[in-house]
Amino acid sequence: MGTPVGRLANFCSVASGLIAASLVMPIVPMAALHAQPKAVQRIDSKPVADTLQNPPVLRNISSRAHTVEVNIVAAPTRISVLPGRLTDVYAYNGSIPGPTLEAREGDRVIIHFRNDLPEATTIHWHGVHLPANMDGSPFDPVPPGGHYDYVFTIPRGTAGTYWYHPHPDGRSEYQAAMGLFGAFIVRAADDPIATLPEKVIVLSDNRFRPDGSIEFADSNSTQSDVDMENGREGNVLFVNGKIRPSIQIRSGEVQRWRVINASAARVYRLSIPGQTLLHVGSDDGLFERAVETNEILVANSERVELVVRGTGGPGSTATLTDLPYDRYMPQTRPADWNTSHVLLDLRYSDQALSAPVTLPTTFRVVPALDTARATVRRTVILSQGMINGHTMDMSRVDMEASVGATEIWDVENVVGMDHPFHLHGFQFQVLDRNGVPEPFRSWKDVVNIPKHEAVRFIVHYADFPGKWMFHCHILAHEDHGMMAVLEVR
Ligand SMILES: [Cu+2]
Repeated sequence: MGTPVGRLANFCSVASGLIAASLVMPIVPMAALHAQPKAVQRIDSKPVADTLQNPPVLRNISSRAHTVEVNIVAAPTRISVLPGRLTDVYAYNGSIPGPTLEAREGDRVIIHFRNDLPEATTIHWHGVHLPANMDGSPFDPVPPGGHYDYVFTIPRGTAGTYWYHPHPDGRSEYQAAMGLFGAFIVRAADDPIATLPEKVIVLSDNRFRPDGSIEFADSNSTQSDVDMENGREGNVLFVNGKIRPSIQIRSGEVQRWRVINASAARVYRLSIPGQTLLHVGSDDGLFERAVETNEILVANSERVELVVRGTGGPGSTATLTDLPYDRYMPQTRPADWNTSHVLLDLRYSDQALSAPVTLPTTFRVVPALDTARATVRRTVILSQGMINGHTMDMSRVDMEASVGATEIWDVENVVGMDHPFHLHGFQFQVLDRNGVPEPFRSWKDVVNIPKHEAVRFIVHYADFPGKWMFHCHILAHEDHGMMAVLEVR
């Protein structure tokens, strides 16, 4: 773990070098930047017979009403990640993804966490509104061999698709790459589409050495510079820890897919070619109404809820495909960025569904935060590796706010690559992107800010004073200090 100064120097030398390179001349030959490191083995994503399984659900050990009590252990283990090989990983309760935490609105959630890793870690309950000392932020590390009880109550009206992952100082990318991430689903008693068959789809990517071990770039290598700039991407794409599994569907069937981008840096542009998608929810729950679309962008740490209608014929096959998306600076754009990837196959059974499925026209009410009540307007400038010109300093408070306040944040990305922006603890509503009003209202906790664009959102600090992180969710950027502290008093 570097000191803040070390991190600053390290990141800035790469970032400024690459930014300067775009203005003057490449510091690294383009061919070298585009070369795949030798250790990385290309693995074709051939269709396999595996049918997609939802990750196992954590066992509730409490017999009390409205209480979910679970045990989670983070530990090194050796499991099969690639077919026919064993890989040394970190895992929550021995599986990748970790088991899904399921709770209902209003539940008291108690997580007994034990850290059996050889290094400090935390668990961040990404997107959940909870007390600051339960957020698993870098302020509350759990040492090796230590334990921590995370205890919080799920607020009403916040049913949605969340996830959990490590958030220790400077080590999030490494620990996530080693296998630490899992889904966290909050259900509502009045969920209008609860009867639909549900698929939890956790997207991740990784890369490996020929012996099956997880590959990390050697420090001072060109790949290390590229990983610092782009964030670490892998050439093997996983859905719930499997390579190109399949989902069975019947013609006329309607399924609910909860998609989580657990990748450290990869952005997915999802499409089922030949079919349209119904986008029904984002990070923190359902919209008021469905939005029909051909494709949807899911930046890292974002979630989407989709309703997939089986419009294909019996016996046919469709694919969930990741279309090309250019989030990169030209200097470090991967040579193969412009290719599509099949994430999973959608296989139609031979029989069609007999009765048609009707969806509600309204899913839930999403009350608007009132811009007239905003008393503070903030500007947050994202440059390469920095927020408002600084890198992270745990001893510094970058912004102060009051409990009960409503604020409008204007987050501006002034550089030539995308940065997905995450605020801890408080869900927000996007008002506009580059001045264009958001076409529908939703609760979010992360929003992608494309290169040279700006997003405004409104947020209300209902309760929970304390220090809250806000940061870029490209984990390499976060680890190297593209993070700051909001103190709510
Ligand atoms: Cu970033």
